[in-house]
Amino acid sequence: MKILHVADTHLGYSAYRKVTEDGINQREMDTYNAFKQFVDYVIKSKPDLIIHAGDLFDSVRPNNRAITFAINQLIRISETGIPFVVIAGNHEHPKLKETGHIFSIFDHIDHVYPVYHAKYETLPFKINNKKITVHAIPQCELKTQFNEELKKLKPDSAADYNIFVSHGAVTGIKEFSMNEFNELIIPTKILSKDFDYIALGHYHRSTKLASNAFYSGSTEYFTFADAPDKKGFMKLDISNGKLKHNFIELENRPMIDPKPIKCSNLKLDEIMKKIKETVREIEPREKTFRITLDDISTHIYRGLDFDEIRKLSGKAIHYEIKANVVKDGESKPSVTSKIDALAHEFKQFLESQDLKEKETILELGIGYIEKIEARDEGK
Ligand SMILES: [Mn+2]
Repeated sequence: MKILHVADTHLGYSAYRKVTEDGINQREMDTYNAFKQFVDYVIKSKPDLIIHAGDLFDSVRPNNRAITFAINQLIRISETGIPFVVIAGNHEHPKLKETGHIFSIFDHIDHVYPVYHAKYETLPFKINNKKITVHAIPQCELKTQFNEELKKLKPDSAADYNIFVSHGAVTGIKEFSMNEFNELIIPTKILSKDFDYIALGHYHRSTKLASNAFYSGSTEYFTFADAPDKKGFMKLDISNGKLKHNFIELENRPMIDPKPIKCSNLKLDEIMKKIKETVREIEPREKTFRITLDDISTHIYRGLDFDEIRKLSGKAIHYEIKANVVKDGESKPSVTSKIDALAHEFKQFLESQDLKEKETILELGIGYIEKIEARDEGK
């Protein structure tokens, strides 16, 4: 039984100012290209089953280009006759039921099984004379609701193979949180041996959680936290109770985040020299990169030759300079991860408040904080 497990494709995502010749955001196109590579692989390798573990789209209301692209690619998959199960993730799940779910556009595509009704669903398939049951728990509005659905989860004893798919942060291991306000928590005890495979989505780094449980990771780079990762999807082969797993790497536009330049004992011209060396080593053409300056004082930072850096980086898709500034006269950095802390603090503050539309306020507030962060980083 050959299965492909993909997740967090975030179609419709866009970032930075760079546009293509047709005026479309370059990073949006890159995200489509990554998913298209996956579909090309499906057509070439002809697996028995495909599982998408959520966040197919980047948002609740993707733009028309993203919708058209997704439909065209899902039709390409549909034409192979291979079942494609896709569950809703937190990014595409509406906050209000009235909004309606974008996944309803897939309801009538043959061999495509969208799961987005905020409840546990089982999908039985007969493949190569074997019964394979996919147990899917998609994104829910409330954590309590999700926990209720998790309680119902039960392997099908009549099936030859049981696959569980869900989207959320596995508990106990802080690292698997994306720090998103509507993310759901999957308790470690769910990672049961009773399933032949557990396909998870949400955490963007491809990760093995147990011998039978994996995050496939995202198909693209979305933040500089992703920079050290490889991006792709999982290829599984299950036969006679044995699971073989392989990570299939995609060809993505490089995102480079070299080690910070320690500036504490350096003069302005020495720092500029190091920056120039680093940029040259990166070979910025068509790449996305970030230069981090640690322990730099505000007056030295203001003295940097930004025009020179811009000239050297001109062929990049995007670059940013992250300065962890030490205020003149202080020894401790004062700016490092200030924005993260602010979002976190805001979330905690709201949790303690007795408000009706907490989630909406949280979403708006975090949106503003992210905007300011992007503006500051773009300096
Ligand atoms: Mn997610």
